[in-house]
Amino acid sequence: MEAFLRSPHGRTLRLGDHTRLMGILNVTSDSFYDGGRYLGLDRALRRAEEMIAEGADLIDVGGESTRPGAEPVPLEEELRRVVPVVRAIRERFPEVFLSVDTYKAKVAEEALKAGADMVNDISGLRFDPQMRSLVADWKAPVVIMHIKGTPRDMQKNPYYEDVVRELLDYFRDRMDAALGAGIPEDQIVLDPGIGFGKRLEDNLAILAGLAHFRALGRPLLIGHSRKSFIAMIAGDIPPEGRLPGTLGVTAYCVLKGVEILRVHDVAENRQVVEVMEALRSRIG
Ligand code: HH2
Repeated sequence: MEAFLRSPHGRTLRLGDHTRLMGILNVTSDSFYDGGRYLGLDRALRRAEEMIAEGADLIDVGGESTRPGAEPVPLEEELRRVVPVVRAIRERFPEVFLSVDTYKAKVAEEALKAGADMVNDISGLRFDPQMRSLVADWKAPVVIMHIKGTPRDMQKNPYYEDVVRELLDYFRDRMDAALGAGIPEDQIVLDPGIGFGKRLEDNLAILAGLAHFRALGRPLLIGHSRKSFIAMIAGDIPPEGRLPGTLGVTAYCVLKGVEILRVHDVAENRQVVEVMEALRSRIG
């Protein structure tokens, strides 16, 4: 579906014409794949530059790992990691659409002040009661993700009767809450949260059922990159070996018309997106 996300700083991200790639920039010590690699301003900036050169349409800066079992990062530490990186990327690359991956309103606020265009909240505006009004006040685009539980406990026996139906109910509820707080509907992106309190069968049901989420009328974001469901299918492969499985899911998502894919490996995913879009335009 066609949509335009409008940043408070005047940038626009057009969705629906092409599958957009959101390059992951984790300024953390413990992310499941790139933990420790981009902690520090110089390394983060170089990585952003690399991903932009490889064709990233937007960059997602995060200062707290939300992998299963991860410990929360104190507010001051998250601010210290994220805000200078956002400011530096903004100064160096005035064109790039920048999102901040946080569920903390204060981090989102300081990142927006430093030049971020969008808020990516894995809690769907639930973990921090201030987040809704902050996003509304800034008139910022927002990713509303689904998570069952918290990163610390989400993989302890998650269970759904019907995962797609539960997620549809959840998204309707979160959209009501967002609209009630004054967030315009056309600034909302929905993300089923692959791996966030989901069994393998749930992740597969979500991907197989992507068309059902179209009823919500908003663009979709999928974050599948190098996640453990790939190893559950293809053998006990560490994150370093999960690029082929990632690219397979990318190809599928492009055919399904997913608007944004959140990925670690921009160049490789870019190639898959381009080839699959060329094919898609011929299969109609
Ligand atoms: N996944 C992760 C983090 N943020 N945001 C959205 N919207 N969707 C996702 O699927 C998503 C996300 C986890 O991946 P990663 O950032 O690579 O790892 P970590 O949480 O360990 O930093």
